[in-house]
Amino acid sequence: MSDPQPVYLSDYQPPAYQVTHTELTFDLDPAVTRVKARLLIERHAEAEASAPLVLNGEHLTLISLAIDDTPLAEAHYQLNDESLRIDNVPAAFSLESEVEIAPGSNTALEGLYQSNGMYCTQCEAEGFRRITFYPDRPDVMATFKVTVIGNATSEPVLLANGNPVDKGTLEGGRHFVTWEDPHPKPCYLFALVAGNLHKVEDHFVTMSGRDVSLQLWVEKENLDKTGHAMASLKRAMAWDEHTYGREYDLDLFMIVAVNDFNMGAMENKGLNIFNSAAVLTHPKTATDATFQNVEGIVAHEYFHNWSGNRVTCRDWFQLSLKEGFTVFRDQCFSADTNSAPVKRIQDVSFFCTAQFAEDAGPTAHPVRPDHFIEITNFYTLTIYEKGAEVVRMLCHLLGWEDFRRGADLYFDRFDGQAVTIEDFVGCMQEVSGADLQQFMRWYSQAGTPEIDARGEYDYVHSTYHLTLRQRTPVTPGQTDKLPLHIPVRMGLVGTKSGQDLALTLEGEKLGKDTVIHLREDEQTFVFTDVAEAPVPSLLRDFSAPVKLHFPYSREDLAFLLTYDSDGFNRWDAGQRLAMLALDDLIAAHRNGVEKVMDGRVVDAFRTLLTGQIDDKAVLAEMLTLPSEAYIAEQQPIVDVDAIHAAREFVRQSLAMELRDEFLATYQANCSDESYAPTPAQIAQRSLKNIALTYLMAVEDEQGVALCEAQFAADHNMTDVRHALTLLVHSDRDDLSTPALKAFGEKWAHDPLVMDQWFTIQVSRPQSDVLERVEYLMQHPAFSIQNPNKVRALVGAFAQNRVNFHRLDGKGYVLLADVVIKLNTLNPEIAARLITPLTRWQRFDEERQRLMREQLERIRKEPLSSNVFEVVEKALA
Ligand code: B3K
Ligand code: ZN
Repeated sequence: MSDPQPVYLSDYQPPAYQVTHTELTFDLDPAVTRVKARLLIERHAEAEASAPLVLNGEHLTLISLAIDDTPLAEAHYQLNDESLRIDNVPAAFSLESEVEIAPGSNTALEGLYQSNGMYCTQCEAEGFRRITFYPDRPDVMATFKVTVIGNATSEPVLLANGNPVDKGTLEGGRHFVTWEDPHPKPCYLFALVAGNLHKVEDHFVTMSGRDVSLQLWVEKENLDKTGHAMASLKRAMAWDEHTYGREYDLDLFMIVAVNDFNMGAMENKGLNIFNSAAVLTHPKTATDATFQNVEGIVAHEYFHNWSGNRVTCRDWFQLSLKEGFTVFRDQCFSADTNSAPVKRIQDVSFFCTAQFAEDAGPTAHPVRPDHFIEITNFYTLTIYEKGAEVVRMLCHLLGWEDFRRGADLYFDRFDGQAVTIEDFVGCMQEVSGADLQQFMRWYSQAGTPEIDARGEYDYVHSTYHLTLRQRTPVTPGQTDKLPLHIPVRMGLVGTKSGQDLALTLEGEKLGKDTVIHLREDEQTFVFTDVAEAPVPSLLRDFSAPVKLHFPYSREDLAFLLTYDSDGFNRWDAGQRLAMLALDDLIAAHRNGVEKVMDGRVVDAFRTLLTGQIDDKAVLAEMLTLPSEAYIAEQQPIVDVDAIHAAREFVRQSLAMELRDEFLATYQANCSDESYAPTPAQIAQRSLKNIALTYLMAVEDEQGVALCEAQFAADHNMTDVRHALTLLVHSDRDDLSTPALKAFGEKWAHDPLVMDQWFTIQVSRPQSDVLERVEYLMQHPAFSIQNPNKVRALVGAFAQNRVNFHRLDGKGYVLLADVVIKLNTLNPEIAARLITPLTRWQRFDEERQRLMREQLERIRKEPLSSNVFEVVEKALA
């Protein structure tokens, strides 16, 4: 068999045939589901009359085929594993087909499959071709009418997109429901759900006064876990009305929770399907982080109704058109609903860890890739998160008002169409008059730009010279990088006054906080009338997705930590200060020199703990040390053990030096208020729990007692999980074993809580973790076919840096074994799971050799195109 080949953006051709209307009938059965399709098809005005009709189709058994109800003999079409080709078709006709599929044995979770006996679908990006023969591409948009036939007892509920228009009973205990979706849509937004589901109902009155019924469908035992998702949905609907002026466009909006799902959720028109982990919450089973995550994902999928569904992508290279924009929209929604600075800190800290790593590795690609083998591999942090940063920059470049006018124009002009990133940016350019030509490079150039900044204060002339130099590192397939248009938000903080100074640049007064535009390789900005020597505060609020280097002294950073008017940069200064100390300690560890704690970090933390930061959630973030993964991103060669040792040393030193402050903080933030996921309560719990982390760092009796008491009090999952993690990650088996056992027994019936139980124990630093993973893979609550379980156990293990990167290479072998198994069961998940192995260049020679060895072992298998693409890139 030949290797899978890439498709190229430059080869895009409009479809020769459009489907204007699609009628489907599903006769459900796990082993043999019959799918009848009737497609109304028209040849494109500009297509040749001789153009063949080519439909995608995979894993389908063709039963019959007809054109305008006249059966087609085998000689009139050509069929292979991937497509169906019919020559000499009329300019307009109907195509009738009948196929059989087997949802019960579909472990890839793409197309129609079963989860816990329930039927559900996942069609984005190219799953619809596993359901019926169809032009499976987003620029073919049709109205749909769908009839679902199922068993009245096992599938009492039969759902599809749009509005129900008919239902009835049939012979043999069967029944049917017919659904109509009046909005033309690409087939990737098609959805069907059938099973024994129960609903929670609410409603929402739109800004034009329409009453929309909202339904959340779950298995019976989860009915009490739906309240937060429903409330989040209503908040999101209201937010999109007053922020973007967009209202919902059907009479019914449904969300369904399923246990087996490759991603978080899917925005199918009117029928969003969610991974149960991304929708179900209860104070006793879900943490604050999950509550916030659910709110964000519910909003994200809802926002897609406009940014993605009403206006969709012309082809999959444009994926970030809908994903980057929609992530930006959900980030703003969460910022408006919760603590805006904390939302930004959390997003950026994740971005600088995970997206920077992707951009620096062998799978780096631009926000708009120009080729791919398997589109499923491109649902990445670059497409989603960097894409969102690019939209955020656009918004800041234009200002909110012009950005909003650009969004209005985009939604109105392209409603019901499948468009490109140029169409989106074009609207922004048209309404604002801004020249966005250079800005477009953000979409085509991969890699994280780095800015080397230097500043000099001239006392004699009261000027400040700020020089910025940009470079974007070489990435696979892209050696020549052009300068980008980088907006740098900044201020100059006076060292005497501690205040932002008034900024004058080339005679123009710019206020105290401004954006300067870096467009050349190197530019010097000369600020005049600078009354006192300043410390520059650069890239405020992370105004561009770049790495900024400035030779800050520790004194500068301690100063910014206290005086910067930008909350985000205060946090960033703290992280930079901690990083300088960590760098020293990593070097000391490597050289076998005694480690000494930097007193300036201790002082900075003491100031934080005893100072006046009002936002407790921000304070909790500032007291959190950079993660091992984040530290690793800053090192040229990752020294796993030195990073772990250095970070532990800082944690313990702070814990010892500031024990009384942490204790006071803990005690001041305990509360027995009944649980609510409100910003105020979440902030208080985060602060209390970070204090407990430090108290437990040295495992003194009082810290241990507080931790055990918090676990036993069983107040809410946030507190219980935090305490359990600290107990399980301690060196004392007498703390870890009983707590794990009690928790595991108590929650054995709840798969989402058991996922947390898996993750907590395989994230511990102790050296028994690999054996635990092997043992837990045999646990009755584990299943390799369930993506949540694989992520909770194997995925979490691969994030455990000291244990995954064991020098005997067994961590890598374990991961490769699971990848090989999943390669045939679920290629999408298999390909994602390889990621940590693809980062081999970042490690020492011995680890490089061991990691490559496993990649090569995987490469020898007969591979799915998903795994093939990732492994090829990693070994290139
Ligand atoms: N659009 C979906 C992605 C699902 C693709 C899975 N292969 C989720 C989202 O971004 O909203
Ligand atoms: Zn999305």
